[in-house]
Amino acid sequence: MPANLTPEYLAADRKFKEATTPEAKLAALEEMLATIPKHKGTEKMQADLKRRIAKFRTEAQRRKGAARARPFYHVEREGAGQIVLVGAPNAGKSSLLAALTNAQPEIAPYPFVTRVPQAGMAAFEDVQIQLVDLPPVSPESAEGWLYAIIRGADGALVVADLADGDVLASTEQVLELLEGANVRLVPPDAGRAPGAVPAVFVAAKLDTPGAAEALAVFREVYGGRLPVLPVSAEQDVNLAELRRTMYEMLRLVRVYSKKPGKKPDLEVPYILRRGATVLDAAAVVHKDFAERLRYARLWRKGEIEGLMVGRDHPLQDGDVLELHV
Ligand SMILES: Nc1nc2c(ncn2[C@@H]2O[C@H](COP(=O)(O)OP(=O)(O)O)[C@@H](O)[C@H]2O)c(=O)[nH]1
Ligand SMILES: [Mg+2]
Repeated sequence: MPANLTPEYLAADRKFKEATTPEAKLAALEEMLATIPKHKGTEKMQADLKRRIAKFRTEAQRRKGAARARPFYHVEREGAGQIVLVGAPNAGKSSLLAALTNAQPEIAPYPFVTRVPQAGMAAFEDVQIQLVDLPPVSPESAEGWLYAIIRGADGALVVADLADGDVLASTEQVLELLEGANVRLVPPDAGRAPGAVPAVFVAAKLDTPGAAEALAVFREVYGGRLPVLPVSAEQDVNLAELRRTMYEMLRLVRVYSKKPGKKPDLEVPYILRRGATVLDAAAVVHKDFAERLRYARLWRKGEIEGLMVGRDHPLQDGDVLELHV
């Protein structure tokens, strides 16, 4: 990135990354073009912005016709995986998006504030996970696209409101609506059944009076279905654990690469599915490496120091690999 980008430009760039509809992406791109410093060093960026504006204009126009008939939202995947916030109106979903990412959703003490999906990136250590805030699951929000997004996600945080005197009834209704829409929630450690969405209950607003008692009752009733993680978005309770839970839901491994004779590059991990092998890692490091790979050396903290391994060797989170082609 060339220097001298203005705060206005960077804010618009952030808006672009968080936008989930072509209309919002287009607006952000137009703002980026308006605020980018106009000099020789940014000419390529300006041209690129114009090209992308043209693309999103046609896309937005194309959707206008379709949108009148039936609104549909699709949230483009970014980062290591997509996790959705699901729950009754007012449960605290948008507050969690705001607490875990740099997105700035509207938060209010009344229901149905969130009408369209909004995404942000939540970091767990060196991994970026996309978190998507959604309109509430309720009998009033019968949009098919809402459930389509949940079914297509890599994981779901089912937010239950500990400040809601009727939290059991609200949760029951959410679960019934999800089931009716063919959303099948499974505990994250249940293995990857096709069509099932790994999920946990996030018991929100732990800081409110009576929350501890409500949590005990909630655990009693629902603890057998999915893991329950109590949090407070407002008081930052258990949010670090929630980030880790999100990462674990995705069932990934991080692998770092190392060139022979050099120190490992620990800046940016390669992200693979759990169960991936040395060969899978080679394929993501370089497209030719999978074919040309002869062997690899493996470092695993406190365990393995430069062990020579073959293509089928399974990888673990945090492994360092030196690929020999
Ligand atoms: N005390 C407390 N209030 C919260 C917390 N999280 C959300 N709220 C409040 O609950 C209301 C609904 O929150 P919001 O995030 O908009 O819920 P959503 O409708 O599920 O997106 C707002 O008044 C928030 O300020 C929390 O951790 N503690
Ligand atoms: Mg909301």
